Amino acid sequence: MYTQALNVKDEPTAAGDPVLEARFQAHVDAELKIEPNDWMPEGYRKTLTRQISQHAHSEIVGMLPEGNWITRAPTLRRKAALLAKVQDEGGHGLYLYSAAETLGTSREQMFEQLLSGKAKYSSIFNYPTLTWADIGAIGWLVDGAAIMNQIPLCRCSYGPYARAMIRICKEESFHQRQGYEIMMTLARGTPEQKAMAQDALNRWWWPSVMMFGPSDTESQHSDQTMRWKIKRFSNDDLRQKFIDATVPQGHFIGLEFPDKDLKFNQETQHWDFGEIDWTEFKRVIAGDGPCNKQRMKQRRAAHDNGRWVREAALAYAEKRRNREAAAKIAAE
Ligand code: FAQ
Repeated sequence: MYTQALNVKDEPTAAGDPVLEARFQAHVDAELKIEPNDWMPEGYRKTLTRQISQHAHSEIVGMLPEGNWITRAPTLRRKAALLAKVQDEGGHGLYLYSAAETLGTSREQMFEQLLSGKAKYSSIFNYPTLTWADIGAIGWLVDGAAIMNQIPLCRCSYGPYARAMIRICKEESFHQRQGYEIMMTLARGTPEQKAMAQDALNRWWWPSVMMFGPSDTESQHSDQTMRWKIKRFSNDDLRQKFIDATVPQGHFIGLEFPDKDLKFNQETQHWDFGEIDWTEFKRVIAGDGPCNKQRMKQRRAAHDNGRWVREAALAYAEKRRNREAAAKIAAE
């Protein structure tokens, strides 16, 4: 399906080779996919490894705030749906680590970068889930923001990432709907339930708006990643699309957004919104958000507690390999 025309593995892949770089860019401009064996500029490989691994880390750290509510979901149906959702996030992490590995960094290296605090994960997962309504707000807002950002990634120039995103986006849309349905149920419930939904929206709105990253003027990577067709839209464009899509959904269920400057602009046909607190954003990504320490502690503990499973799986694989090799020799 995708061309291997740039598969020049045996040629030197010197960084900055203008001929190879021009061929690479022409390939990208023609909307053809880049595959793992194709020549690519080192910067492209590095940027993709950074973005895909951060994305994978976000998926698995993102399991923690929701996992917090599995034992306390209000009904069996809600519990089953939440379990399935959290499991989906783990699956997304696995597809994404696999996609990143095709660029030459091992999963162990990526884990090490996460656990040592060197690699980032999405700021949003450093906020606490205080009530059941937060599970609705995460599905509606966080998955909603994730989809807005990730649908264009299905057309990313790097084949393995683009293909992984297709399945991820299908699952994320389901997550978004289950979250919105939780919010709708609460918003139409008792006054206490409606207040709980409103409180969750108040706390999750701005962090969700921040998920799209710094403003276009501050974004370090956007220009280059857009030229390489990794990103298709700027951070601010995606943020605006998210706000435009989400505000009417909130109003439909009778909730108010915690932004006094939120106003539909008849001229631009977009929702104008207030000032984003970039100081808070920077503080959270620098490690000082409400739950950064707790998330990393839980993630490290999960990694340590899972060591015996990894060791057992490796020992079993080796035993099987040896058994198969012995059977092959016996058959000869
Ligand atoms: N949090 O130059 P830019 C999900 C960093 S998955 C933390 O604009 P770029 C599913 C950025 O890395 C959510 N750091 O960067 C789910 C860079 O730092 P670096 C994750 C952030 O890469 C739902 C620096 O700031 N989604 O939610 C953030 O062009 C529910 C400069 O920024 C993805 O990862 C942030 N919010 O654009 C799971 C999607 N924003 O690396 C469980 C793929 C920026 O130089 C439950 N990623 N930074 O040290 C992307 O589209 C991009 O990487 C952006 C950032 C848009 C996140």
